[in-house]
Amino acid sequence: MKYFKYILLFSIVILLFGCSKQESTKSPVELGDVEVNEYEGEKLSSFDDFRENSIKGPQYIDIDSYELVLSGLVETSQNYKYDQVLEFPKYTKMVRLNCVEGWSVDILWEGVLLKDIFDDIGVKPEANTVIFYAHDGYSTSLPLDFILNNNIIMAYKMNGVEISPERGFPFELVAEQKWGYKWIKWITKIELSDDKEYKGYWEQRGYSNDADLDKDFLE
Ligand SMILES: Nc1nc2c(c(=O)[nH]1)N[C@H]1C(S)=C(S)[C@@H](COP(=O)(O)O)O[C@H]1N2
Ligand SMILES: [Mo]
Repeated sequence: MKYFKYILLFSIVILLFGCSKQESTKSPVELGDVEVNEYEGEKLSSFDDFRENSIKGPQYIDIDSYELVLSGLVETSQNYKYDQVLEFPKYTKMVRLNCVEGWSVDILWEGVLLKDIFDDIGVKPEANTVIFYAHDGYSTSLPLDFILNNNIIMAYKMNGVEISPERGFPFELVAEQKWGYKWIKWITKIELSDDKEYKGYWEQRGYSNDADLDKDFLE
């Protein structure tokens, strides 16, 4: 059996190769979500169609230390972690964002209903205004009724993909029917208030507090 040692060596090589192959199939490569570009026959805009015009540029939020604060005229204040927010029922909506600078994007948004969060914490009867604050010092507000009557969502995905840091990760308000400056990005705090006259960043600088798309944004 002068070939025995070759046969043995060959067998070992086959065995090792076989095992290592099996090893690699055990840990599949995770493929990220792919951005969709069409929804119910309508063409969607892409992440790249936004123009970056945020007051302090893109914000990079560390999700491990991130908390979404719910406070003000509520029964119980809450600090939610990112994953806790994502435990609320999920909704999708295709909505156009219109910036006052004259561009717009059609995006398929996925998010949680603000009403569900408000039901969780309990809103006091005096509350009539919702003030949103962001990581870059930006703020804006909307009437509580408007939010409840229009099923307003806070999005964590655009076109099926997690919102990027540039576009507002972890959350952007989908303020449909309102000009882009109501679509606050990088939301860190939501305050229930009775101050109907509250003015956010652009509102203090002369933009209409109603921000209705069918009206002029300059008061
Ligand atoms: N936190 C924060 N959110 C913000 C802004 C901002 O400067 N800071 N800009 C607003 C404006 S004016 C628009 S048009 C939309 C979309 O802006 P983008 O294209 O920079 O994403 O975000 C809104 N949300
Ligand atoms: Mo804007």
